[in-house]
Amino acid sequence: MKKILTYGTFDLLHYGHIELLRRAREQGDCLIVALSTDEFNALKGKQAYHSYKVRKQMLEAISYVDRVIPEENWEQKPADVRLFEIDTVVMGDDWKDDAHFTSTLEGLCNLVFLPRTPGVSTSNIKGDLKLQEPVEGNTQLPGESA
Ligand code: C2G
Repeated sequence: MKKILTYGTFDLLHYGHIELLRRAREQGDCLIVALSTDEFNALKGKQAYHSYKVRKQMLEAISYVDRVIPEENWEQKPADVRLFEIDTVVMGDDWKDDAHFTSTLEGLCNLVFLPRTPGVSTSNIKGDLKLQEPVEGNTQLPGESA
């Protein structure tokens, strides 16, 4: 059983994320996603729109994803690889020269960096949505109080 591991925030899930997960899963038989917690995102200087709970629920609904675990710090990667007996860590190629992957995981597992899907990113989506007028009328989600 060839086990694949990837890391990320996966906020405002979009087809760039889906394409990464699809290609990562294709590298083996099982894909584990280490999902950045809200606290770790703060360390990364990121404020996700959706909470860890919601982002986890969305990832678990994706057929390519077999398991979601929390990513709580930069240092956990070698332990994750050993604990889950990972063959390959797969990331988008924006991470290909990052020591958090190259030096810490060298010799522990294979590393694959896949081309990012062009034209889409969470920050672009947030920017585009900011340019739109707020939607009139009832925008409350079911179960939300007024
Ligand atoms: N990605 C992609 N194409 C895009 C956008 C993202 O292939 N258009 C990939 C990224 O390269 C990454 C994954 O999708 O491998 C998740 O992206 P983010 O949620 O932005 O994750 P990031 O902030 O890069 O966090 O320890 C590593 C970090 O947790 C990675």
